[in-house]
Amino acid sequence: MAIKLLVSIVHSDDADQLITALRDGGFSSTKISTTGGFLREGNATILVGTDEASVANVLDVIKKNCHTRTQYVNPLPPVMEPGELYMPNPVEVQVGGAVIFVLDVERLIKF
Ligand code: 2BA
Repeated sequence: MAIKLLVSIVHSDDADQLITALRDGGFSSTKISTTGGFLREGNATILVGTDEASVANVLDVIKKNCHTRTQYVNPLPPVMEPGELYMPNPVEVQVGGAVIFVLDVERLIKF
């Protein structure tokens, strides 16, 4: 049976609930504290290794436990001339619920 690795980037506030739901569903997981390159805010990356047949179940658990959020980010101010006034205009971005990469695993080894 082929093994897959799901690399899921989720909001930090959803991570613990997601890990608990995965465990209740019989799935092992690893949480890594990460930072998004755009917002430069903490998020969480959850690794789940599982057989191919269970990928849909894992995706379902992730979908049920991760929520989309609206956040606002201030663009970097432009280069200003002396006396010019910069009025920040926050930009709205939709974050998550989850960004998921599904990878093929060559081997899973446990010692
Ligand atoms: P961040 O990089 O902090 O991005 C947060 C949200 O900002 C993104 O949400 C997206 O809505 C927006 N965003 C990102 N880059 C943008 C850009 N160049 N211009 C305008 N808006 C932009 P999501 O797409 O849901 O991504 C959530 C987090 O998932 C990201 O946090 C990042 O940590 C990760 N991620 C998303 N796509 C990725 C990818 N292709 N490779 C690696 N990590 C990714």
